[in-house]
Amino acid sequence: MSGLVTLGEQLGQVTAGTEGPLRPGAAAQLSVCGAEANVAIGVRRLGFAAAYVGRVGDDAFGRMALDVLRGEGVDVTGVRVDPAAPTGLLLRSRRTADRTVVEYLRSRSAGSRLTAADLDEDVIAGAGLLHVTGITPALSPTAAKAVDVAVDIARAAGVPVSLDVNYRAALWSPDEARPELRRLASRADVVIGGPAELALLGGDEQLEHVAELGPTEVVRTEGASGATAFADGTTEHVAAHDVRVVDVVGAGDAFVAGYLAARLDGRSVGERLRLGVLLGAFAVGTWGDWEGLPRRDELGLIEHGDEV
Ligand code: CKP
Ligand code: MG
Repeated sequence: MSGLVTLGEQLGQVTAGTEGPLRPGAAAQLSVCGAEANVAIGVRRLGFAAAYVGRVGDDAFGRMALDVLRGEGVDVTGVRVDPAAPTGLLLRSRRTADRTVVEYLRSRSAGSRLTAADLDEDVIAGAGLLHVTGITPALSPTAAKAVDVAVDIARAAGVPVSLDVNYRAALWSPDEARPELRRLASRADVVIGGPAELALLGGDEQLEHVAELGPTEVVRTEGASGATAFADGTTEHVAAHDVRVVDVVGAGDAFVAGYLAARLDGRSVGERLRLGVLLGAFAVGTWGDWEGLPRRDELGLIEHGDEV
């Protein structure tokens, strides 16, 4: 497999259909989500191979996660169904029209029981890229170890490693996260994060300071302002598309999917940034974490205003 391989946790997702708190009788939409699989789906929709490794419970959300990923053409050979723990859950409500509240029910979930023994060395060593995020090491000591071992295998095989910082305050404190994320960043080739996430690593949001840890490419996602990359001593910025924002959750993953797909394709840093912000525009303009990600033949819709 010359595409992307990633590991992490897939969660069931319950989203209240109307504004207000979650309350009895409220309409809700069911789906699945998870940063790493969101990236795998995004890359896959652009036509590249993607494999996902993780654990789900033997329950309705676990089956839904597998069905979605299979339907998207993501290789799920490395997903284990763990009969001893449930699939974790994410509850989302639009507390007010433009304020989303997210609640996790994921401690001791199947996904957090991921271990290094779940990894297939050949799949990682044969990939074009290993993608990890800062969520997985926060789940449990065994999941943190799995990320470490995956990175070791990739580095030993010369497979580039990308890290999306994805700091989650609900999972660990900045003081707990900082040393672990700095250590991961120092072993990654590409580090991507928002300004506050890069500051957690480098002391401030300067790309050069994060690059001092070791990665050759550091990318700052800047929301409505676009994204900036520092690679090979050069800084490049690309503006975001002007679109109406309906849902920002998953925008980071969409950017990462576009950026990494262009990287797998051997494109320049500027082209990686452009595909990243383009996928970010699709994500913020649609409801759901991955549902609105574009196929390759849809890219012109936002890029050039073409009708599909
Ligand atoms: O950084 P993003 O908004 O792109 O990430 C969203 C994902 O994995 C979402 O799908 C959720 O399940 C999560 O991040 C998480 O665990 O917070
Ligand atoms: Mg993110």
